[in-house]
Amino acid sequence: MTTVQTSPITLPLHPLISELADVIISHWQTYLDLSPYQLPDGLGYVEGKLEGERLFIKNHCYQSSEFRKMHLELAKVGQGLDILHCVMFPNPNYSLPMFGCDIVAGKGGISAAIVDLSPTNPQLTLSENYDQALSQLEMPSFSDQRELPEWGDIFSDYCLFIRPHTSEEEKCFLKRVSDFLTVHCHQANQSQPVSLQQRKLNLQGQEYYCHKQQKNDKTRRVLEKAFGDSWANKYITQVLFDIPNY
Ligand code: BLA
Repeated sequence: MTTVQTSPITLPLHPLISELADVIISHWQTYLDLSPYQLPDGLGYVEGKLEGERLFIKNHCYQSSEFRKMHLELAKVGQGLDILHCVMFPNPNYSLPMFGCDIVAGKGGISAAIVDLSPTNPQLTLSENYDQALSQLEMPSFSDQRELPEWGDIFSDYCLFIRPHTSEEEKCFLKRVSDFLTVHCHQANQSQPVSLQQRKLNLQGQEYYCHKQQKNDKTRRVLEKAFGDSWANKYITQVLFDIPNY
């Protein structure tokens, strides 16, 4: 197995993944005051190789006053698997949900497209502001809704988890993610810092979310296969779903 950190190349990815990456970055640039976020050990661009399959990972990572870390990851495993992964971790001084999005595109098309604004409070409910804004969005219908895995109690009632079958459904998914991001950025810009006690609860909520996401064996298996068990564990716990200790 080899891992190298070199300058990023543009990865040729599934078109929905490239379009969604543009939508995410442009929302961040339009609505938030971004500064770079340094990932540990130069993990911005990573290349791995095992059993002849090459895996490329390109990370984009920022922070702002309301978000401690905004992470967009684009990955390509061999010729058969393209992945988009995105999480916005709120600054715990603000009571905000976690934005999360994942797209997995295989040889037979996209098998999983998921987006959510996940609660971070002990009751696992969204605030009234979010609930109101999200309930007013247009909700397209999708022909193939997927069932959440057993660790998926972290997701809100607004979570969308589908297997898109047409370009129309792909477009509707893109629109839904874009709407979620617009709501989220507006809410974040209007939010006020909270008490120390509430901050502690916000951190606990993020910790719970990360612990649950770390239980996704499908993500772990892909990374273990390309990079080995210990690298995969480090990547999952320090880059994908790190638990802030501050
Ligand atoms: C599923 N995630 C998957 C699958 C793979 C990955 C291969 C299986 C596809 C399928 O069931 O059709 C792989 N995802 C990855 C890898 C990375 C990644 C390798 O992000 C990163 C390098 N996952 C997230 C986030 C969410 C998420 C932020 O990272 C949600 C907000 C959800 N992914 C998620 C869920 C499944 C999934 C719910 C289905 C799991 C299952 O059905 O068991």
